Parts: sequence; C-alpha cells; structure tokens
Amino acid sequence: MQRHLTLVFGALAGLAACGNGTPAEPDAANCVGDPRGEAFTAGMAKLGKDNRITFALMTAAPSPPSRGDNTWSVDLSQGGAPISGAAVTVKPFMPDHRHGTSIPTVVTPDPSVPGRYQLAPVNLWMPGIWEVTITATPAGGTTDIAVFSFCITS
Ligand SMILES: [Cu+2]
Repeated sequence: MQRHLTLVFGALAGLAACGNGTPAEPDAANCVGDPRGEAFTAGMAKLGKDNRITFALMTAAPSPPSRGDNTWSVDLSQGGAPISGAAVTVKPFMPDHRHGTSIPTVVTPDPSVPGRYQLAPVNLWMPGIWEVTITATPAGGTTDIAVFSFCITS
C-alpha cells in the first residue's frame, strides 16, 4: 500500500513540473547523462525512419544546442545526392513534459549549398530533453523523418 501511494505522488509531482509556474524538481531538469541526449558534432547525420533521406546537422549556433533560440543548418541527401527544393518542417518537443514551443521554426533553403536548409529559430525554451523532429518531403518525392535529441541545460 505504501509503495502504491509513493507511485501516485510521484506521478502528481511529474504533472506539476510543467506549465503552472511551479519550478520543476531539480532532478527533472537535469538530463546530463540521460542516454536520450545525443552528443552534438558538426555534420552528425542519420538516415530517416523510412531509410530514404539522410539528415545531416551541419552547424548549430550556439554549439552545442542550448536553451533559447537556436539556428541550425541541415543537409538533406538521398543516395549521396543533395535534395534541393524539399518541403521541410521542424517540430521541437519535450517528451517528458509532453509540450513543444509556440514559436515556429522558419526553414530557409541556403542558395549557396545544394540540399542545405537553415532552421531558425529552433526554440528550446526549457531545460531538459528535447526531441527535434525534422520532416522532409522532396519535390515529387516521399516524406521521411529524423529526430535529433539533445539535453538542454540551464
Ligand atoms: Cu518542459
């Protein structure tokens, strides 16, 4: 019985951590060492969920990604060929708090590098684990999706 009550209170504390002005529990915001957080390296690349498009995070300002507004550049390619003219959307999300940001990310093709897009702002307004989902649909092609996950501190 006592164990059950502990679980209930733990769940309530989790709900209170976000959205009502109550400060988060110290441990809730401290994601350092959380295996979900990826180490940022310029050029870090991953294949989309459907194995179609490669998403490479070429630059991040600030680096590594941090709290507030971030500017990223992403290269899209398929079979080594850059994908220009894709429709790209970006959705930051905090999985532990089940919320994102109200500030939309504007995606702008970089005319100087084929297949490169600037994403700004990527608004990561709160400490904790953020998952940034990038969805890309080449002109006349098929959508693919990649998620970059970072621990945002302070
Ligand atoms: Cu949050």
